[in-house]
Amino acid sequence: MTVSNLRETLAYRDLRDWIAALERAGELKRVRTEVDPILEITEITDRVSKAGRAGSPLANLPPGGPALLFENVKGHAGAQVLINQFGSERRMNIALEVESLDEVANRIHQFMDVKSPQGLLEKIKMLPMLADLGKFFPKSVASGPCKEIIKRDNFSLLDFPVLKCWPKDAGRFITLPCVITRDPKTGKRNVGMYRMQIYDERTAGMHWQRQKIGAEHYRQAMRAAASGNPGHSSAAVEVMARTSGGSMKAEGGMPAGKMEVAVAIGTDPALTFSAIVPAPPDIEEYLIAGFLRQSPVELVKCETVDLEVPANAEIVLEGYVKLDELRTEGPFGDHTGFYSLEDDYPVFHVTCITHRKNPIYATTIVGKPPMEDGWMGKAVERIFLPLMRVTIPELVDINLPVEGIFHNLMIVSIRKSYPGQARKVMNAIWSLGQAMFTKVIVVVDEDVNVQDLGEVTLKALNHIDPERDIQFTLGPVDSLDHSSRLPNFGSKMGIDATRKWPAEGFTRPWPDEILMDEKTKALVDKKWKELGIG
Ligand SMILES: Cc1cc2nc3c(=O)[nH]c(=O)nc-3n(C[C@H](O)[C@H](O)[C@H](O)COP(=O)(O)O)c2cc1C
Ligand SMILES: [Mn+2]
Repeated sequence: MTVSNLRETLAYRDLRDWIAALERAGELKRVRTEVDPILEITEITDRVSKAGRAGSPLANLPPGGPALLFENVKGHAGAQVLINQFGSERRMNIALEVESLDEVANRIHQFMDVKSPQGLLEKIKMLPMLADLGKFFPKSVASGPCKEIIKRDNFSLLDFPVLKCWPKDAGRFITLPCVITRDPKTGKRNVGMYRMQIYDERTAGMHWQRQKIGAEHYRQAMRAAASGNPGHSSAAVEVMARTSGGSMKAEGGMPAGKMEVAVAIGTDPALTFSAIVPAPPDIEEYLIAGFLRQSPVELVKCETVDLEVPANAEIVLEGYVKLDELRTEGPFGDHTGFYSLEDDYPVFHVTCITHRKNPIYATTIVGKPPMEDGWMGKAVERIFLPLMRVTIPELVDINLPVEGIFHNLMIVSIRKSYPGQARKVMNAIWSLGQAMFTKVIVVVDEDVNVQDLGEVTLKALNHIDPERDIQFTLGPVDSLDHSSRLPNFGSKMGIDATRKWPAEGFTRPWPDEILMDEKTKALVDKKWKELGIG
């Protein structure tokens, strides 16, 4: 069955429409046996995530196994938990309604490829594309399913079947939340996925790392709050705002005040996916989701805060973070395969919860790869390649192996045309949005298939003189890096594994790669059966 056959409407209306599509595709397993959200769902899901690998007891299943819908969750009668919805290449394709992720990349490419039309015919040819553009912008609607139940009091975060994922986790964590904030200055909205540790009925941690847009909005809110306070000089306000955010306490004290935040859990897949996409800060994720689903995201106003949320969400949490309050968050078993250690983060205070009747709680687990997030990361890799080529036109292909957990290892192939170009490419990557976190970059020539780790190992290591070909640099590193000299700051390494040129000072002869000639290959092809080898 092809992906287009699975589609009933053009875009998935909501999580339920998407679950139905997964079921039609044979990609969903309903689990009716009682399971505990404390650790047990993780153990089950972890086994499923490792399916299809050599040595896995589920080696006969396709990689990533099925999505799981737990319908009998201990302590939460009637609740349902969806997990592993994005956990395979096929499900990622179905989520974005494509046969292959290259289709999304090609659509982006088409939009970037626009040149000024020459003559009427070319103008007419552009019309469908312009009409398409109109579909991407979010649309305000008066109400939606997320308002079926509105709880202004008498609500509790503990009502939801939130997982405790790993034994040493500090508690239960909401792991797949779309966190919505607004830039106090520009009014632009952001949707980012930042995990939330549940502290009690009405508060949770807000784990936006300091380089993320939620944290930047928080700093903007501090600027706004402090600049109205005569006790703070404008210079002091700047120091305070710049040094704070994410896990970092402001130097010079934090101003009183709050910033409104809303959280949507369980939306249509394009929207959930858009929350993890490392898009430039000025592009609203609502627009990205509209582009991906080719239909506008419908938004409704919150009840108690001035923010808009997806009308189709299963669960919406409304509330605020205080500008002068941080609390210990973590430890949490993270996608590095290790626990991320405890640190201070802002606290989310819930003011209202709205949800659908019998809401389906969507979640994920992270841990030792491969996990569900690995497939989401691979989708980002494919979709971003054409965008990376805007600033790095020589880029041929890129591979972020899942065990490299996205920020540790990036392998890129380039079409090299001038001396030192591999180092130029490394620096370009280290200055490109969240790719700044990349700890190790390996640059190879275009003849190396970066998706074949065996070939990369063979050629890259043959081609380097380590002392000559390694470039070290210092800069921001991922908050999850536990080995860097300081939190968020450390070193990175680039390996220039391209063939070295005389123009780069390499004057020794470069040997040819061993390849059999076509004539002999054809001869053996013809004889192969007769040889009786198999
Ligand atoms: C399952 C999952 C959990 C994540 N948890 C966090 C998190 O707790 N904190 C964080 O800063 N980023 C987290 N991320 C990564 C961000 O969602 C990602 O960097 C995103 O691009 C941030 O959006 P922004 O650029 O709008 O801030 C997570 C990603 C995934 C897939
Ligand atoms: Mn963003």
